[in-house]
Formats: sequence, C-alpha cells, structure tokens
Amino acid sequence: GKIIKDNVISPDALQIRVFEQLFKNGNWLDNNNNSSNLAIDIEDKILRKARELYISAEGDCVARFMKARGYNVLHPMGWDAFGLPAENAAINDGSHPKEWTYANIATMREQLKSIGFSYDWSREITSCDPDYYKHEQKFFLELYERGLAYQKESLVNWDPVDKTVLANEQVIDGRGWRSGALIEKRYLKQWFLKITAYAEELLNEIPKLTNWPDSVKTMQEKWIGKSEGVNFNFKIKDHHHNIEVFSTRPETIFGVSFVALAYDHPIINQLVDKNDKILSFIQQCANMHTNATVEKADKEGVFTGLFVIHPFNQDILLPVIISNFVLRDYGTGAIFGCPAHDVRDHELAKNLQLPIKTVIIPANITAESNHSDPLAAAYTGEGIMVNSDFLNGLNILQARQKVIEEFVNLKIGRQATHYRLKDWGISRQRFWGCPIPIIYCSSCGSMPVREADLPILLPENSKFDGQGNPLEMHPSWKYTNCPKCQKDAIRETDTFDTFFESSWYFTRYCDNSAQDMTNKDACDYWLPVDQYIGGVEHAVMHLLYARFFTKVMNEQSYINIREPFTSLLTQGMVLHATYKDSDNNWVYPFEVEKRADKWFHIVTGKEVFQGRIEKMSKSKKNVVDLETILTQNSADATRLFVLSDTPPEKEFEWSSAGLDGCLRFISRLANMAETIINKDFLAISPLKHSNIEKLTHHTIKYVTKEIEEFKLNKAIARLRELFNALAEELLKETNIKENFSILIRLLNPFIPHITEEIWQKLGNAERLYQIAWPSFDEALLAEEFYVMAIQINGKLRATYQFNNSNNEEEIKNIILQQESVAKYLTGKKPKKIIIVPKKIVNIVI
Ligand code: ANZ
Ligand code: ZN
Repeated sequence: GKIIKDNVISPDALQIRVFEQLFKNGNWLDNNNNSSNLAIDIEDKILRKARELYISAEGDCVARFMKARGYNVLHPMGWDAFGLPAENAAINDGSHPKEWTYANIATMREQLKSIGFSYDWSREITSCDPDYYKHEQKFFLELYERGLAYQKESLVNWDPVDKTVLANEQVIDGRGWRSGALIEKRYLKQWFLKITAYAEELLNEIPKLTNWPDSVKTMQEKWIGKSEGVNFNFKIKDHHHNIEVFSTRPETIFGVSFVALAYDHPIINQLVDKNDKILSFIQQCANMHTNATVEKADKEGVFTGLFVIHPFNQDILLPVIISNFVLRDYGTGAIFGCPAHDVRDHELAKNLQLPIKTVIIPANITAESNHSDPLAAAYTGEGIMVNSDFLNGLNILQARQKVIEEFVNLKIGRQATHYRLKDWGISRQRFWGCPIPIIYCSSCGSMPVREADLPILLPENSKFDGQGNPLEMHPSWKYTNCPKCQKDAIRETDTFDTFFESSWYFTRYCDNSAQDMTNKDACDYWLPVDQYIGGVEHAVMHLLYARFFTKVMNEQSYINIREPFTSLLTQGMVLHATYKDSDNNWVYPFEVEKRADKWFHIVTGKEVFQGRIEKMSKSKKNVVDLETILTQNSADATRLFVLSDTPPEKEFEWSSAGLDGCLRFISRLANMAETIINKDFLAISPLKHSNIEKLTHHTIKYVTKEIEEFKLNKAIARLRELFNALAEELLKETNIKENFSILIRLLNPFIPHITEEIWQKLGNAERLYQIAWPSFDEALLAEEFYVMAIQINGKLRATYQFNNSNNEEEIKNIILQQESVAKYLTGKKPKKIIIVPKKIVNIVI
C-alpha cells in the first residue's frame, strides 16, 4: 500500500522523506561481472541482493515508524536499469536487453513486496523507460548550449573484454572493475560534463553537510583535491618554447635540479628527438594504468636532451626529464624537481644521480640536530631559506610570497589553483544506455538534435554478439539527416554513463509523471531528501555527481535547492564466515553442516574448517542465497535479523544462527499472543503503576529515540527485554494485555506482518500500520530505572539495575543476594557497604 499519508497525529509535524538508494547502479540486476565468458554471475547477484535487502530493511523500518508518528513520508522505489548486465545477458541468450530488464524488474518487484517493504509503488521509476531518459536528453542539450557538456579527445581506459571505456575509478589495479581484464589506454572523442566548474562550490558546501558521516565528507574533499600554488614558465634553451610547471612549493626554486614532464606531454612530440631509450620508457609509462599504480612505482626517468634555464639565474641549466610520476592531467603536466625537499624528487634524483641541494634548514637547533643528511632523505618540514639568493633568511611562507611576486614582476608566472577533480566523462560505447542526442554532419559539425525530434529512442531490433557497440553496428539506426542542412549525417552512437540516470532520480520521485523533467512544486514540497541511505561505496562518484546535478538543475530552473541530501547514512558491508576444505578450497555456507562443534561438507561428508569472518565475496564463496532464505524463513524473521545484528553503519555478519534466533523470537511472540487471547484476565485488576507498566513506558520512550537515531539494533534489544519481562508476568497470571498491545505496536516497523496479524486477533478493527505510534507517560518515567556499578574492595565486579523506589536497605539486600557478589563474600558479612546514590555501591570485605 501507499505510505504517503497526511499528518495524522501532530498537525505541526515536519515532513520527513525517506529515500532509499536501492535504485543505485543496477544493484538488483545481475551485476554479472564475469565477462570473460559473459555468463551471468549468480554469486554476485546473491551477494548484491543480500546487501540491498539490508539497506532496504532499514529504510522501510524508519519509513513505517515516521509514518506512524504522523510525518508525511515519501518512500519510493525505482530501477536503475541501464547498464552492462542487461547487455551481457542479451549477448548470452540473444534476447533484447529490454526484455531481460523488464522481466527482472517484475521478479524483483514481487520479491520486494513479499518482504513487506512499504514502497509507494505509484512513484516507481525505471531509468531505461523513454519517459524517464527523454528528460535527460533535453537536459543534456541545455548543458551543451551552456558549454557545460563538451567533447574532447581524451585518453581513456579501454576494457578489451567489455569493449567499453571505464572511468579511472572503475579501474582497479590496472583491471576493469567488472571484467577483471587488463586495461589498455586509447584516444577517443568523448563527451564530458564540466563538473570542474562547480569544484569550488562542491568543496565549500561540504562543511554544511552536518548530517553526513565525516568519512564521506573527507573522501569528497580529497576527491576534489584543491591545491593552491603557482604556474610559471621555464625557457627551453635553444628553442622558442617554454615549459610551464605547477608548484605548491615555489620557494624551493633555488634547490631545483631538473624539470620533469609527463610521458604524454605535448613538448615531447614537438621537440624531443626520441631515441630507443626514450621510446621504450614512454611505452613503459603508457602501460601504467591508474594513478594508484603510478604512486606505487619506483620513480624513474629519462633525459630528453633538452635543457631549461633557471628563472632567476641565466647561467644555471637544468635537464628536462620524462618521469613516470608526473601526471599529464594534473596541474600543467610538468614540474620542477627539488630533491632535497620532496620525497618523489629525491628518489628520482638518486636514481638519475642528479644534484640534491638543501635550501631549507629547520629553524631551531633541536630540530636541526634531528635533521638527517639531505642525501639520505628529503626534508619536507618548515624552516629558514638558505642557498637561495634573494630568499635567504626568510621562512618558507615569506619566501613563497616573495618568489610568487617575483614571478609576477618578471611576467613568467601567476598564482594558480588546481583541482584533482576531473570533468566527468559520460560517453559509453554501449547499447543499453540513454542515446546522446547529437548528430554529426560533415559540413555543419556536431549538431544538437532538434527538440521536436526528441526523444532519440533505442532501436528495438539489434544484434548482440559481443562485438563492439550494437548501436554502431546497427544497419540503419545511426543514419539520419543534418538538422541544419538536411544532408546525410550520422548519429552519436555513444550512450550515457549510467551515473547520469542516478544523478537526478530523487527529483523524479517527487512526481514521476511530470510533463517536464521535474514538477517544481512537488520538488519544493519534498526536497531536499531528509534521509538518504546507501552503501559507502557511493561516497564519491554517485554522491558527488548527484550534488553537481542538483546545482545545474537549480540553474536550469528545475528545482529550487542546490544540495540534494540533508542526512546521509552509509551502510557497512555484509560479512559472512568463510569455509575451506582440507584441500584448501573455499566451500559455500549452504554446503556445510555443523555436527558436534565441527563442520562437514553435506555432499562429501568430509570435514571443513571455518575461517575468518569476512566481507562477502564470490571468490571466497562466503555468500548467502537470499531467495532460499526467503522461502525457508518468514519475511519478518529475515527483516528482524538484518536489523537486529549491528548498527546500520557497521559491518553486518550474516549467520544462520542469528536468523534462527529471530525465527524463534517470532514464534514465541505468536505463542504469547495466543495465550493472551485465550486468557480471561477480567477477574484480575489491570496493572497500574506497577514495574511492568513503568518498563513499558520506558521502552516506548527509548525505542522511539533509538529508531530516530538509527540505532535499530538497540531498539530491538530493548523490545526483546520488554518481551521477556512480559513472559515472566504472564506466568504470574498478570493482566499484560495492554502492555503486550504496546509491544506489538512498537514491533510493527520491524516485523510488520506478524504484528498486523496479532493486532487483528487482539480484536482491533483498525489496521495497525494506520494507527499512531504509542506515546508514553512522563509521570510514570519520573521513577526510572538506573544502573549501579558494584565494587568489591574497589574492583568492579558487577552491575545491577535498580528502581527509584528501592531504598538503601533493599539495595543492600538485593546486592548481597547476587551470585556475582556472594561468591566473593564466601558466606561472611561485609565490613562495610558504601552507597553513592545512583552510581556506585562499594563493598569492603
Ligand atoms: C616543486 C616542489 C618542491 C614541489 C618541493 C613539492 C615539493 P599537490 O599538493 O598534490 O597539488 N606536481 C605538480 N603537478 C604535478 C603532476 N602533474 N604530477 C605529479 N606531480 C605534480 O602537489 C603539488 C606538487 O606536486 C607541486 O609542487 C609539484 O611539485 C608536484 F619541495 O613543485 B612541487
Ligand atoms: Zn549539416
């Protein structure tokens, strides 16, 4: 059913909107990554589903809770349905990616319903639906018009197996994140979005994201990587060219011993006479794939034959080196090296036997005496300039300012800020994505598709044989006419990176049938998203792209906000125990059974050994089959299990024992309901101001607080305590019907099915999910429980929970009866008992 509901309790309630990120990135779809044979990778699918279930259960619990508290809740669901998996499936079985995708959506939708997630299905969106992606095409053309979408020739990571271009972040240790294939570098004309134009705002707004985890904020800051320094030129000897370098430490200029270039710096092709040594070094650099591998590699270089002239001393000539640690796409792609004060420069200078000249010495003697030999290591600390001409005697900050002034005076340099953040390459050479609405005309160049001709739809009939991009190969799709001169022209056959779809979907949930990209009024009402839940792996790309889109969509008048997500909850990984047989092969959890403390393979009967509890991964086979779990267990038990184990942001261990425990709890709850329903409590007077009554109200108060704070596991633990207390009272024939009712209401967001059923059996006409959250009586809580530490001769031996009504005598009696205390007394009377009220009991023996 729908979860959008107008405020039912407190008319002044704020709106809360719970959004989930289940949508993200093909999650539920088979993210089959085993592209070497393009088979659908079942293990990975299971793995992701377990993860998504985990994410969704939390969102659902909080959505139900907030709704019961009278908030207006938007709890939507959608499908991030473009991407490689569907295309790979098509290659595999000849179906169209569309059929495969919609069939999967249908299955998954039923599964989600069967787990009882309270999504508002009327807001469902599907990113591969033309009704969704057509808005992206129009939006893209608006960006194109503003120069925020542009094309450039760029070196890309080419995945030879998936035949697609990968973002740097998608290359892990030189291999494709999906295919695992070794990545090649290639030049291709690509479409980019100018996210760098927003770098400053994206960075400056981070501190305002107060309800975001610090770890995510730090990652975004590092990703944007703002760096302030100076760009200045070195004159090349005997040529009319300069080499421009970027430096954050220009004060070290008198310690310079070389200038280094990235292997693909344009000067190399222009001026360098490439001998075999240079050629093979360039090739070696080109084979290094990611920044991560560059960082790890030994710092090496080759001399180009060129020299540059020192900016402040014409007599000093510096060799120009091609080096493997200089990146083309950062700063200017060239640096000056000061080996005495930079670790990488130091390593290179040692390798190439270049001079190492100290220009900074630590300011005080103690530090100086600690300062080791400059030939042994670079000194990167603060200090006073030496051997530095007009900078001598200044500290490094003064020297930096002075040298920059001097560059400006000489008109060879200027202050410069660089960012690590790159423009976002959005071109993918794939079929199953949103077509980029551009037409190439041999006379007019790149032409935007006319608005009247939008949307550009994907063809219904295409061949999927794994070779190249099916859009490119299609016999007719790409042939069209130029929108300007009408001559024959060719469509862009690249499609958008699927992060394009996930960068704005939250705006579409506000009104999924809006004529335009968004319904602005609906967005005004719902946005920004109050609570966003997602995996921590989205800390940079997805969350940064979504922030960027929000800003551009704001400028294009689609929304009035500039930041999309108020609170962010990132979830930990799902863990599971690993198993190995005696031959050291990994074994699936479902293949093992426990007999008398040992594990055995269910087929071979051989002993297996439990290994470490690790992040679920297909290579270690420590994954669970969610479908089996759902068929063998109730949806409620599964929900309770995933919610009760750990706080959401921590790692979560999947274990069958944990699941069994939840199943037992649910059946005990059902039994208690039966007992209560069949019992005639009428003769016994109802409980008032009893301990159980207080505990009930105490539980309402703290469970409410804990759900608000996403401490769902704590809330469950508390509810179990109340349940246990009720079970004891029931044995004493106490009338706990009211208390039990409250327990059921509090449990509803966690286990909606069984609680709803019990609720009805208890004789209630209204549906439980429609009634308000229980409130508690403050007056009752005035007499709260408190815990005291019990020390024996100053050592902490136990803790015990007391009640405000307990007097000193009672406290003493209770304590002395405790097993954990009695064992130290060995029958003797303590010398002294000192009570610090509500804090400590000290027993002296
Ligand atoms: C001279 C120098 C002397 C430097 C010194 C450092 C220490 P961040 O803070 O990361 O921006 N650099 C500049 N462009 C580079 C590139 N494309 N590839 C590799 N390294 C590059 O670092 C800026 C510093 O990194 C710059 O300051 C430059 O080296 C180097 F004692 O200039 B420095
Ligand atoms: Zn034309």
